[in-house]
Amino acid sequence: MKLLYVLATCSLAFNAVADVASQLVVENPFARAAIMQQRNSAAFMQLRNPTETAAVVSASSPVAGIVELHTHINDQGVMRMRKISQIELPAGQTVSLQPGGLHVMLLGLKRDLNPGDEIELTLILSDGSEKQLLIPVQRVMMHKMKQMQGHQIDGSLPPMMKH
Ligand SMILES: [Cu+2]
Repeated sequence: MKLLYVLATCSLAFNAVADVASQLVVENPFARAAIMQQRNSAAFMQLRNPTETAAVVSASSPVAGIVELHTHINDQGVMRMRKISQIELPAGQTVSLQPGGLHVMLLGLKRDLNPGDEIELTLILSDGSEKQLLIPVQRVMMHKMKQMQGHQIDGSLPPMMKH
């Protein structure tokens, strides 16, 4: 009887450790500043998964009507956003969500996202666990986005930007 109890406790402890959300490390999260009339914004971050391979399968936020997982694809030289069903989190790797690449799309903004604000974002993971985040709103430099997209289109480094 005592042994059974120990086994049950171990299994509970193991489940807690295996929980993807509690193991997932979120670095440098931010949401792009936008006014409500622009309707859309996006959230970016680095996701480091020290456990077994998992995925972000959906997300939600009180500031947006719909939250989708997106990537950019090169469609005959034009970068286009595509909705994807999940963002893979390979074991032991860091996945970067960044302008011009993978991102969490915030559609139908319910309010302005001003620089300095913080927004709630919940990531739902493939094991059913949820990662609750409070992420800062930042202005995304447009020339920086263009540099990244330029880099992705032809694989070369962008020309130096002059100010
Ligand atoms: Cu998008």
